[in-house]
Amino acid sequence: MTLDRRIVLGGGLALAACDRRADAQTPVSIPPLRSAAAFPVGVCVQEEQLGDPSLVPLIAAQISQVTPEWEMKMEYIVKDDGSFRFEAPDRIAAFARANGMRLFGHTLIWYAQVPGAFERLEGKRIKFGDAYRNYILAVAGRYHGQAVGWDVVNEAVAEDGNGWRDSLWSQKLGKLQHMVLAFQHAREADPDAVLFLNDYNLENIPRKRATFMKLVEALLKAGAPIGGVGTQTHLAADLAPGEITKALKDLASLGLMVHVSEMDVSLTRSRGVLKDRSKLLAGQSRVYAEAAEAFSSLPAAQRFAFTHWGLRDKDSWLKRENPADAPLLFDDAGRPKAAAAAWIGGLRA
Ligand code: 9MR
Repeated sequence: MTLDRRIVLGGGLALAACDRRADAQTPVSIPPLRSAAAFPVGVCVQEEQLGDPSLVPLIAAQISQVTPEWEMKMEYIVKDDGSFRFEAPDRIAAFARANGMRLFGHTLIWYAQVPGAFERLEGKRIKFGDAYRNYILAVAGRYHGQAVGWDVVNEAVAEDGNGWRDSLWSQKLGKLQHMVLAFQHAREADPDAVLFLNDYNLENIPRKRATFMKLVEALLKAGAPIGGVGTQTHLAADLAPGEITKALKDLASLGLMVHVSEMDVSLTRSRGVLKDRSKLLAGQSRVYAEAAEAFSSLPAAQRFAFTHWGLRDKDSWLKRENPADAPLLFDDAGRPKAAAAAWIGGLRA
Protein backbone atom coordinates (compact mmCIF):
# COMPACT_ATOMS: atom_id res chain seq x y z
CA MET A 1 0.00 0.00 0.00
CA THR A 2 2.71 2.44 1.09
CA LEU A 3 4.88 1.34 -1.80
CA ASP A 4 2.07 1.86 -4.31
CA ARG A 5 1.42 5.30 -2.98
CA ARG A 6 5.10 6.23 -3.27
CA ILE A 7 5.18 5.01 -6.86
CA VAL A 8 2.13 7.07 -7.72
CA LEU A 9 3.45 10.17 -5.97
CA GLY A 10 6.92 9.72 -7.50
CA GLY A 11 5.39 9.33 -10.94
CA GLY A 12 3.32 12.48 -10.49
CA LEU A 13 6.31 14.52 -9.36
CA ALA A 14 8.46 13.29 -12.24
CA LEU A 15 5.67 14.22 -14.66
CA ALA A 16 5.34 17.69 -13.17
CA ALA A 17 9.12 18.28 -13.43
CA CYS A 18 9.07 17.10 -17.01
CA ASP A 19 6.14 19.44 -17.79
CA ARG A 20 8.06 22.37 -16.37
CA ARG A 21 11.11 21.59 -18.53
CA ALA A 22 9.05 21.28 -21.71
CA ASP A 23 7.04 24.40 -20.83
CA ALA A 24 10.14 26.54 -20.20
CA GLN A 25 10.30 28.34 -23.51
CA THR A 26 12.57 30.92 -25.01
CA PRO A 27 10.80 34.18 -24.28
CA VAL A 28 8.78 35.36 -27.26
CA SER A 29 8.14 38.96 -28.06
CA ILE A 30 4.77 39.90 -29.55
CA PRO A 31 2.83 43.04 -30.37
CA PRO A 32 -0.36 43.44 -28.29
CA LEU A 33 -3.05 41.03 -29.50
CA ARG A 34 -5.52 43.91 -29.82
CA SER A 35 -3.33 45.88 -32.19
CA ALA A 36 -2.20 42.86 -34.21
CA ALA A 37 -5.77 41.81 -35.06
CA ALA A 38 -8.15 43.54 -37.48
CA PHE A 39 -11.10 42.60 -35.22
CA PRO A 40 -11.91 42.94 -31.51
CA VAL A 41 -9.96 40.58 -29.24
CA GLY A 42 -11.77 39.50 -26.11
CA VAL A 43 -11.06 37.77 -22.83
CA CYS A 44 -13.21 36.53 -19.98
CA VAL A 45 -12.72 38.13 -16.58
CA GLN A 46 -13.94 37.45 -13.10
CA GLU A 47 -14.77 40.37 -10.86
CA GLU A 48 -12.23 39.26 -8.24
CA GLN A 49 -9.46 39.44 -10.86
CA LEU A 50 -10.02 43.18 -11.25
CA GLY A 51 -7.95 43.59 -8.06
CA ASP A 52 -4.98 41.62 -9.43
CA PRO A 53 -2.19 44.17 -10.03
CA SER A 54 -0.35 41.96 -12.52
CA LEU A 55 -3.37 40.79 -14.51
CA VAL A 56 -5.13 44.14 -15.01
CA PRO A 57 -2.27 45.78 -17.00
CA LEU A 58 -1.95 42.63 -19.12
CA ILE A 59 -5.66 42.74 -19.99
CA ALA A 60 -5.51 46.49 -20.63
CA ALA A 61 -2.54 46.06 -22.98
CA GLN A 62 -3.79 43.05 -24.92
CA ILE A 63 -7.58 43.14 -25.03
CA SER A 64 -10.42 45.19 -26.51
CA GLN A 65 -13.50 43.29 -25.24
CA VAL A 66 -14.42 41.57 -21.98
CA THR A 67 -16.91 38.82 -21.15
CA PRO A 68 -17.79 38.19 -17.50
CA GLU A 69 -16.68 34.59 -16.88
CA TRP A 70 -19.67 33.75 -14.64
CA GLU A 71 -21.06 36.89 -13.03
CA MET A 72 -23.70 37.58 -15.72
CA LYS A 73 -25.13 34.09 -15.40
CA MET A 74 -28.18 33.14 -13.36
CA GLU A 75 -25.88 31.49 -10.81
CA TYR A 76 -24.74 34.95 -9.73
CA ILE A 77 -27.68 37.19 -10.61
CA VAL A 78 -30.67 35.23 -9.27
CA LYS A 79 -30.78 35.10 -5.48
CA ASP A 80 -32.57 32.34 -3.64
CA ASP A 81 -35.63 34.51 -3.00
CA GLY A 82 -35.88 35.26 -6.72
CA SER A 83 -34.53 38.80 -6.52
CA PHE A 84 -31.56 39.88 -8.63
CA ARG A 85 -28.10 41.22 -7.79
CA PHE A 86 -25.79 43.05 -10.14
CA GLU A 87 -22.81 44.25 -8.08
CA ALA A 88 -20.15 42.05 -9.74
CA PRO A 89 -21.32 42.39 -13.35
CA ASP A 90 -21.71 46.15 -12.82
CA ARG A 91 -18.08 46.32 -11.67
CA ILE A 92 -16.92 44.39 -14.75
CA ALA A 93 -19.00 46.70 -16.95
CA ALA A 94 -17.40 49.73 -15.26
CA PHE A 95 -13.94 48.21 -15.77
CA ALA A 96 -14.67 47.81 -19.48
CA ARG A 97 -15.88 51.40 -19.74
CA ALA A 98 -12.89 52.79 -17.83
CA ASN A 99 -10.49 50.94 -20.13
CA GLY A 100 -12.26 51.70 -23.40
CA MET A 101 -13.19 48.04 -23.97
CA ARG A 102 -16.36 46.51 -25.36
CA LEU A 103 -18.56 44.49 -23.02
CA PHE A 104 -20.02 41.14 -24.09
CA GLY A 105 -22.93 39.62 -22.16
CA HIS A 106 -22.77 35.92 -21.26
CA THR A 107 -25.23 34.24 -20.87
CA LEU A 108 -29.00 34.71 -20.54
CA ILE A 109 -30.47 31.20 -20.93
CA TRP A 110 -28.38 28.07 -20.27
CA TYR A 111 -29.80 24.58 -19.72
CA ALA A 112 -27.11 24.05 -17.06
CA GLN A 113 -28.32 26.87 -14.85
CA VAL A 114 -31.78 26.66 -13.37
CA PRO A 115 -32.06 28.60 -10.11
CA GLY A 116 -34.30 27.27 -7.36
CA ALA A 117 -36.40 30.41 -7.60
CA PHE A 118 -37.46 29.35 -11.12
CA GLU A 119 -37.94 25.71 -10.15
CA ARG A 120 -40.27 26.73 -7.37
CA LEU A 121 -42.55 28.78 -9.61
CA GLU A 122 -45.86 27.05 -9.43
CA GLY A 123 -49.11 27.46 -11.20
CA LYS A 124 -49.77 28.31 -14.76
CA ARG A 125 -47.56 28.48 -17.79
CA ILE A 126 -48.13 32.21 -18.07
CA LYS A 127 -46.52 32.81 -14.69
CA PHE A 128 -43.35 31.01 -15.61
CA GLY A 129 -43.28 32.82 -18.95
CA ASP A 130 -43.62 36.17 -17.19
CA ALA A 131 -40.72 35.42 -14.87
CA TYR A 132 -38.61 34.31 -17.82
CA ARG A 133 -39.34 37.51 -19.74
CA ASN A 134 -38.84 39.65 -16.68
CA TYR A 135 -35.39 38.13 -16.09
CA ILE A 136 -34.21 38.71 -19.65
CA LEU A 137 -35.61 42.26 -19.72
CA ALA A 138 -33.91 43.09 -16.40
CA VAL A 139 -30.50 41.70 -17.33
CA ALA A 140 -30.18 42.60 -21.00
CA GLY A 141 -31.96 45.92 -20.33
CA ARG A 142 -29.47 46.88 -17.61
CA TYR A 143 -26.51 46.79 -20.00
CA HIS A 144 -28.32 48.29 -22.99
CA GLY A 145 -26.08 50.95 -24.45
CA GLN A 146 -22.94 49.17 -23.31
CA ALA A 147 -23.11 45.45 -24.18
CA VAL A 148 -22.27 45.02 -27.86
CA GLY A 149 -23.70 41.52 -27.89
CA TRP A 150 -25.27 38.74 -25.81
CA ASP A 151 -25.07 35.00 -25.72
CA VAL A 152 -28.84 34.66 -25.50
CA VAL A 153 -29.03 30.87 -25.52
CA ASN A 154 -26.00 28.81 -24.55
CA GLU A 155 -25.32 25.18 -25.43
CA ALA A 156 -28.75 24.23 -26.79
CA VAL A 157 -27.57 21.28 -28.88
CA ALA A 158 -27.25 17.81 -27.29
CA GLU A 159 -23.73 16.65 -26.38
CA ASP A 160 -23.47 14.23 -29.32
CA GLY A 161 -25.26 16.52 -31.74
CA ASN A 162 -28.39 14.41 -31.76
CA GLY A 163 -31.18 16.94 -31.27
CA TRP A 164 -31.60 19.65 -28.67
CA ARG A 165 -31.14 19.56 -24.94
CA ASP A 166 -33.98 19.16 -22.53
CA SER A 167 -34.22 21.69 -19.67
CA LEU A 168 -36.69 23.31 -17.34
CA TRP A 169 -36.92 26.12 -19.92
CA SER A 170 -37.82 23.73 -22.76
CA GLN A 171 -40.26 21.77 -20.58
CA LYS A 172 -42.15 24.88 -19.50
CA LEU A 173 -42.02 26.98 -22.65
CA GLY A 174 -41.40 24.58 -25.51
CA LYS A 175 -38.34 23.06 -27.14
CA LEU A 176 -37.95 25.67 -29.86
CA GLN A 177 -40.27 28.29 -28.44
CA HIS A 178 -38.27 28.96 -25.26
CA MET A 179 -35.34 29.93 -27.47
CA VAL A 180 -37.47 32.06 -29.81
CA LEU A 181 -38.88 33.87 -26.77
CA ALA A 182 -35.42 34.39 -25.27
CA PHE A 183 -34.22 36.10 -28.45
CA GLN A 184 -37.38 38.18 -28.72
CA HIS A 185 -37.19 39.31 -25.10
CA ALA A 186 -33.49 40.14 -25.46
CA ARG A 187 -34.29 42.22 -28.54
CA GLU A 188 -37.06 44.00 -26.65
CA ALA A 189 -34.59 44.79 -23.83
CA ASP A 190 -31.74 45.83 -26.09
CA PRO A 191 -32.51 46.85 -29.66
CA ASP A 192 -28.81 47.34 -30.46
CA ALA A 193 -26.88 44.33 -29.17
CA VAL A 194 -26.03 41.50 -31.56
CA LEU A 195 -27.82 38.40 -30.27
CA PHE A 196 -26.00 35.06 -30.36
CA LEU A 197 -26.68 31.35 -30.19
CA ASN A 198 -23.48 29.92 -28.65
CA ASP A 199 -22.20 26.33 -28.45
CA TYR A 200 -19.12 24.11 -28.22
CA ASN A 201 -17.55 21.14 -30.03
CA LEU A 202 -18.72 22.59 -33.34
CA GLU A 203 -15.24 22.08 -34.83
CA ASN A 204 -14.53 18.51 -33.73
CA ILE A 205 -18.07 17.05 -33.98
CA PRO A 206 -19.39 17.87 -37.49
CA ARG A 207 -22.75 16.28 -36.66
CA LYS A 208 -23.17 18.69 -33.77
CA ARG A 209 -22.29 21.61 -36.04
CA ALA A 210 -24.92 20.47 -38.56
CA THR A 211 -27.59 20.30 -35.84
CA PHE A 212 -26.50 23.70 -34.54
CA MET A 213 -26.81 25.25 -38.00
CA LYS A 214 -30.24 23.69 -38.55
CA LEU A 215 -31.32 25.09 -35.20
CA VAL A 216 -30.21 28.59 -36.23
CA GLU A 217 -32.27 28.28 -39.39
CA ALA A 218 -35.31 27.00 -37.48
CA LEU A 219 -35.03 29.89 -35.01
CA LEU A 220 -34.75 32.49 -37.75
CA LYS A 221 -37.75 30.98 -39.50
CA ALA A 222 -39.74 31.16 -36.26
CA GLY A 223 -38.95 34.87 -35.92
CA ALA A 224 -35.99 34.86 -33.49
CA PRO A 225 -33.83 37.95 -34.06
CA ILE A 226 -30.51 36.09 -34.15
CA GLY A 227 -27.62 38.24 -35.32
CA GLY A 228 -24.70 35.91 -34.76
CA VAL A 229 -23.34 32.47 -34.01
CA GLY A 230 -20.85 31.84 -31.23
CA THR A 231 -18.45 28.94 -31.39
CA GLN A 232 -16.78 28.48 -28.03
CA THR A 233 -13.73 26.73 -29.53
CA HIS A 234 -12.64 24.81 -26.42
CA LEU A 235 -10.26 22.54 -28.30
CA ALA A 236 -7.45 20.08 -27.67
CA ALA A 237 -3.87 20.29 -28.91
CA ASP A 238 -4.19 17.23 -31.16
CA LEU A 239 -7.18 18.47 -33.16
CA ALA A 240 -6.81 17.38 -36.79
CA PRO A 241 -5.62 20.14 -39.14
CA GLY A 242 -8.38 21.71 -41.22
CA GLU A 243 -11.24 21.18 -38.77
CA ILE A 244 -11.35 24.77 -37.49
CA THR A 245 -11.15 26.19 -41.00
CA LYS A 246 -14.01 23.98 -42.17
CA ALA A 247 -16.15 24.81 -39.13
CA LEU A 248 -15.71 28.57 -39.40
CA LYS A 249 -16.47 28.52 -43.13
CA ASP A 250 -19.61 26.46 -42.54
CA LEU A 251 -20.80 28.71 -39.73
CA ALA A 252 -20.15 31.85 -41.79
CA SER A 253 -22.24 30.40 -44.63
CA LEU A 254 -25.31 31.28 -42.52
CA GLY A 255 -24.49 34.93 -43.31
CA LEU A 256 -24.58 36.04 -39.65
CA MET A 257 -21.84 37.48 -37.43
CA VAL A 258 -19.36 34.91 -36.10
CA HIS A 259 -17.84 35.03 -32.61
CA VAL A 260 -15.04 32.73 -31.51
CA SER A 261 -16.35 33.12 -28.02
CA GLU A 262 -14.26 31.11 -25.50
CA MET A 263 -11.09 29.79 -27.09
CA ASP A 264 -8.56 27.65 -25.24
CA VAL A 265 -6.49 24.67 -26.34
CA SER A 266 -6.09 21.96 -23.73
CA LEU A 267 -2.96 19.84 -23.50
CA THR A 268 -4.41 17.34 -21.06
CA ARG A 269 -7.69 16.74 -22.88
CA SER A 270 -6.01 15.59 -26.07
CA ARG A 271 -6.66 11.98 -27.09
CA GLY A 272 -3.08 10.76 -26.67
CA VAL A 273 -2.08 11.04 -30.33
CA LEU A 274 0.71 13.46 -29.45
CA LYS A 275 2.85 11.61 -26.96
CA ASP A 276 5.06 14.10 -25.19
CA ARG A 277 4.59 17.54 -23.76
CA SER A 278 6.74 19.34 -26.32
CA LYS A 279 4.67 17.81 -29.16
CA LEU A 280 1.49 18.87 -27.37
CA LEU A 281 2.81 22.42 -27.06
CA ALA A 282 3.67 22.46 -30.77
CA GLY A 283 0.18 21.10 -31.53
CA GLN A 284 -1.33 23.82 -29.38
CA SER A 285 0.50 26.51 -31.35
CA ARG A 286 -0.68 24.95 -34.60
CA VAL A 287 -4.31 24.96 -33.44
CA TYR A 288 -4.08 28.61 -32.37
CA ALA A 289 -2.46 29.59 -35.68
CA GLU A 290 -5.19 27.84 -37.68
CA ALA A 291 -7.91 29.51 -35.63
CA ALA A 292 -6.42 32.96 -36.21
CA GLU A 293 -6.00 32.35 -39.91
CA ALA A 294 -9.45 30.83 -40.42
CA PHE A 295 -11.16 33.63 -38.50
CA SER A 296 -9.16 36.30 -40.37
CA SER A 297 -10.29 34.76 -43.65
CA LEU A 298 -13.99 35.34 -42.95
CA PRO A 299 -15.65 38.34 -44.57
CA ALA A 300 -14.71 41.38 -42.46
CA ALA A 301 -18.36 42.28 -41.82
CA GLN A 302 -18.96 38.88 -40.19
CA ARG A 303 -15.97 38.93 -37.80
CA PHE A 304 -17.66 39.96 -34.55
CA ALA A 305 -14.77 39.20 -32.17
CA PHE A 306 -12.25 36.55 -31.14
CA THR A 307 -12.42 35.84 -27.41
CA HIS A 308 -9.82 33.89 -25.42
CA TRP A 309 -11.18 32.12 -22.32
CA GLY A 310 -8.48 33.70 -20.14
CA LEU A 311 -5.00 35.08 -20.85
CA ARG A 312 -2.74 33.44 -18.23
CA ASP A 313 -2.72 29.66 -17.90
CA LYS A 314 -3.17 29.93 -14.16
CA ASP A 315 -6.53 31.67 -14.57
CA SER A 316 -8.02 28.97 -16.80
CA TRP A 317 -10.97 26.79 -15.73
CA LEU A 318 -9.08 23.91 -17.35
CA LYS A 319 -6.11 24.39 -15.09
CA ARG A 320 -8.42 24.50 -12.08
CA GLU A 321 -9.65 21.06 -13.22
CA ASN A 322 -6.20 19.69 -14.03
CA PRO A 323 -3.10 21.56 -12.77
CA ALA A 324 -0.97 19.99 -15.54
CA ASP A 325 -2.92 21.84 -18.23
CA ALA A 326 -1.63 25.04 -19.83
CA PRO A 327 -4.27 26.00 -22.41
CA LEU A 328 -3.85 29.75 -22.97
CA LEU A 329 -1.56 32.23 -24.74
CA PHE A 330 0.31 33.52 -21.66
CA ASP A 331 2.09 31.53 -18.98
CA ASP A 332 1.31 31.73 -15.27
CA ALA A 333 3.54 34.79 -14.94
CA GLY A 334 1.82 36.57 -17.83
CA ARG A 335 4.65 36.06 -20.33
CA PRO A 336 3.58 35.33 -23.93
CA LYS A 337 4.04 31.69 -24.95
CA ALA A 338 4.93 30.30 -28.37
CA ALA A 339 1.15 29.86 -28.79
CA ALA A 340 0.70 33.65 -28.61
CA ALA A 341 3.26 34.21 -31.36
CA ALA A 342 1.57 31.44 -33.39
CA TRP A 343 -1.87 33.04 -32.99
CA ILE A 344 -0.48 36.39 -34.13
CA GLY A 345 1.43 34.66 -36.95
CA GLY A 346 -1.86 33.18 -38.20
CA LEU A 347 -3.61 36.55 -38.49
CA ARG A 348 -4.24 37.93 -41.95
CA ALA A 349 -4.95 41.55 -42.84
O1 9MR B 1 -14.91 29.26 -17.01
C1 9MR B 1 -16.18 29.27 -16.38
C2 9MR B 1 -16.05 28.83 -14.94
O2 9MR B 1 -15.23 29.74 -14.22
C3 9MR B 1 -17.44 28.77 -14.30
O3 9MR B 1 -17.33 28.21 -12.99
C4 9MR B 1 -18.36 27.87 -15.14
C5 9MR B 1 -19.78 27.88 -14.59
O4 9MR B 1 -20.29 29.16 -14.58
O5 9MR B 1 -18.40 28.33 -16.47
C6 9MR B 1 -17.13 28.36 -17.11
O6 9MR B 1 -17.27 28.87 -18.42
C7 9MR B 1 -18.04 28.06 -19.31
C8 9MR B 1 -18.87 29.00 -20.16
O7 9MR B 1 -19.66 29.83 -19.36
C9 9MR B 1 -19.73 28.23 -21.14
N1 9MR B 1 -18.94 27.33 -21.92
C10 9MR B 1 -18.05 26.43 -21.19
C11 9MR B 1 -17.17 27.24 -20.24
C12 9MR B 1 -16.18 26.33 -19.51
O8 9MR B 1 -16.87 25.42 -18.70
